[in-house]
Amino acid sequence: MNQPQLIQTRYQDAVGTIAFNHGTKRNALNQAMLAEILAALSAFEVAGARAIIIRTHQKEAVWSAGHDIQELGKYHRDPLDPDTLFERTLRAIRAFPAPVIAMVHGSVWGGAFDLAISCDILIADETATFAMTPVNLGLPYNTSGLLHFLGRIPMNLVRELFFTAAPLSSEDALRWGIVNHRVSQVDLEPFTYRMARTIAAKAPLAIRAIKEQLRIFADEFPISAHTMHRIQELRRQAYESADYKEGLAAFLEKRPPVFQGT
Ligand code: YXS
Repeated sequence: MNQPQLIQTRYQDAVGTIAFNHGTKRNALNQAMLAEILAALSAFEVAGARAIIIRTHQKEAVWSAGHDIQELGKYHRDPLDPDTLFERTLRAIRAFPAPVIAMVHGSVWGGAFDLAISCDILIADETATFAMTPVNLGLPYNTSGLLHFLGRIPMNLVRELFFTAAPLSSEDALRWGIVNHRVSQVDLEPFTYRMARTIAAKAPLAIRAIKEQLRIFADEFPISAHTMHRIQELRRQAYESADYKEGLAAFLEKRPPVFQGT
């Protein structure tokens, strides 16, 4: 594996660590970083890792600012097309044959929130906040992503997260069941690695079988072709709208967007 630039990796006691290391861009998930994460997951699978921790390299105010907005829609008409590196990374985390733990210090935005809840376990400290932001851009989140949230929290809370795009405090994230544990900043790293080592000492084939069954129950939601077509049409109308173009432009011009509903 080429020496990664935008993440740091470490492998010790059968625990693999993937640490975001692109603070200047607030660890925004661009193509290069996503490719490095995917390569690290493949290498850890070959090495037989029994637990993975996804974290930031330094303690930064922002865990990850989510999808790199400047790359949205650059490679696919649908910004959340299943073939995007972003969606492939989420699937790789959810299908990894050992538990993946998100260790969160700082704020989590948009697609990074989906990545964090795509991990099997989420441990946060008191600085953590979580915001689901597609409506700030006019981006119609996708079905698989909504299922990730519905697999975690009740429908009314998913609606509030997506309709308000408001950051959730770590207290509320604990109360809503989004995080497994809320610990102090000083405890975050030792607590997380202690859990990872506990998992790494258990029977890996049993864990692999249990994790894959839970993934299937969460992700394999029966839906008719007609319903899928109707969803795609609603999403196409949004990601081809003037509003979506306005949302992207407003972010890049560092101003609030003005949405016209067209
Ligand atoms: O101006 P420079 O070159 O220094 O770059 C700035 C920002 O443009 C850049 N940056 C990003 N670039 C691309 N994509 C991003 N998501 C992104 N976020 C930040 O990083 C440099 C420093 O940013 P700055 O000055 O704003 O830092 P700050 O500390 O004042 O504020 C940190 C944030 C995270 C509060 C702020 O950067 C922010 O609000 N970022 C956008 C968060 C967001 O809306 N993320 C959602 C992305 S879209 C996504 O994930 C999904 C597809 S969805 O839309 O469905 O949620």
